[in-house]
Amino acid sequence: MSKQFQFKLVLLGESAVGKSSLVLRFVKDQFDDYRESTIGAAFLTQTVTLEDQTTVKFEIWDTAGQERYKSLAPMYYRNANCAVVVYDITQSTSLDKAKTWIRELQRQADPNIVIALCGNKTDLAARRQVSQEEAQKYAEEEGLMWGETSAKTGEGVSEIFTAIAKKLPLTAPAPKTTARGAPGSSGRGVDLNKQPTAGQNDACNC
Ligand SMILES: Nc1nc2c(ncn2[C@@H]2O[C@H](COP(=O)(O)OP(=O)(O)OP(=O)(O)O)[C@@H](O)[C@H]2O)c(=O)[nH]1
Ligand SMILES: [Mg+2]
Repeated sequence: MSKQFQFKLVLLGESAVGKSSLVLRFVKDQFDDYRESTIGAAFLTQTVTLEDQTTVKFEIWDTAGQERYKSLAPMYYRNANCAVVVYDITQSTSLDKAKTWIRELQRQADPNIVIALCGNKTDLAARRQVSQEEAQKYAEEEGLMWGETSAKTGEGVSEIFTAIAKKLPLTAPAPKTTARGAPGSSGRGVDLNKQPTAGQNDACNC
């Protein structure tokens, strides 16, 4: 039987950079020109299958970028296995905001968190303010994954999530698991095939 894992993923970034649009493209392969700004956070799941038939189920927390929701973010990133920090390539201030989120993750999130910096809206390249070189150099210096996407055309979207899936520790022993989907539950990926051994239901491999 092929291996199945599940990981918590959080999206962070300034309002209107396209976090919800990226998730909508990834989960439903749709795009909306007039999306409402997210209130609080939204939860969705999507599974990717790697070449070796390993499946990785992402439990996705799409956070609200508006400043008034900022204090909620730690609840979503605290136990996340991976984070996609999004900026809009047509707004250089959104990269500054992304850097602020990355510093906060580096200080406060799980030290093993996999972070991807994502420059969205490549279909608007004519209005580009953030060069690929600048963003890529910053990502390299900070040891982050980096990619560009267009939620509108779909360019790069599945690629970035697949790249994250490949970077996650798919060989790690299955840790204990708690309520799925709730923020603040199990902090690491779960091997869904692994059955608890009789009498060892509380065993923790952490
Ligand atoms: N042209 C273009 N527009 C996009 C793209 N992604 C998102 N948008 C548009 O940008 C606007 C904001 O997108 P959202 O996905 O709501 O942004 P968000 O980051 O979730 O915003 P908050 O929920 O407020 O944090 C919407 O009008 C989208 O249609 C893209 O790749 N290209
Ligand atoms: Mg949103």
